[in-house]
Amino acid sequence: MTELLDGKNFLVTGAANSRSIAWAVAKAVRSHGGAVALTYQAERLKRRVEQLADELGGAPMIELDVGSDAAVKRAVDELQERMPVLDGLVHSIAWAPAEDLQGNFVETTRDGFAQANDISSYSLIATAREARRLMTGGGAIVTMTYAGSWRVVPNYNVMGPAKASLESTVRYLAADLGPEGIRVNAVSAGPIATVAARTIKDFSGMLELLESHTPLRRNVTTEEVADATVFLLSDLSRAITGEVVHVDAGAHATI
Ligand code: 0WE
Repeated sequence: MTELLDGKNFLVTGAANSRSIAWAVAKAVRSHGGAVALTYQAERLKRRVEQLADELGGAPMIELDVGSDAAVKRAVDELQERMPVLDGLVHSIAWAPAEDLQGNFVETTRDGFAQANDISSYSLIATAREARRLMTGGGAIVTMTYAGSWRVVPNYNVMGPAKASLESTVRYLAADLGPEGIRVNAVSAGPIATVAARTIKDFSGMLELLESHTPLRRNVTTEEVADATVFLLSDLSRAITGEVVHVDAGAHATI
């Protein structure tokens, strides 16, 4: 498509299947000339990601369990052998126990809250800390967030505070890493029927409502989220850091 990312290396996390936002990002990065390495969470999930890596023409695959600092360090050590210099990191990982994504928020458990924050927010700090070692020429970090961080969305529950924590983490990391030429931003995507989202109560009802109420009178696709991510990974956004960009057909302004 363009040569925006020519000669640059990117680590893309969170591509679990062909509907993942991270998968659309990986394809878009490739189409703009960037080289991509993909991560998979564990051996049992490797096969699916292997198919995706093949589709990219044999992208390096790295095991990455963001729940462990030692595992994050090992993953970046392994990445260093294939990509000695890294220009960008895409963080597209979130998880909360299913039982905490429904019912009354006040019933959120201590453990569910801790897990959601650990995997969905702390994981950005852990991966940025290690990836930074390879970003010797500066770089860009982009994570995925959702408007449930700042407005109440029924059933989003414990993920709301976790995404608020993630967005604050973006600003603190931006302040910390800016002097090294590393920018840190988030894309706040409108809801998309990914495999993870499909299991969620009344998700299709939510998509239908948005279709008639967003300024653009539609929902968004993973490709549209990916294009905004490419922008944030590229030099076109060279003066943007600590920002949350809404890619939501305008929903944040009106709904
Ligand atoms: O951040 C998310 C969801 C991430 C997510 C999804 C799951 C499903 C399976 C985190 N943890 C889990 N745990 C599981 O067991 N989104 C932005 C998508 C989403 O999820 C919602 C939404 C939207 C939008 C949940 C309730 C209401 C709206």
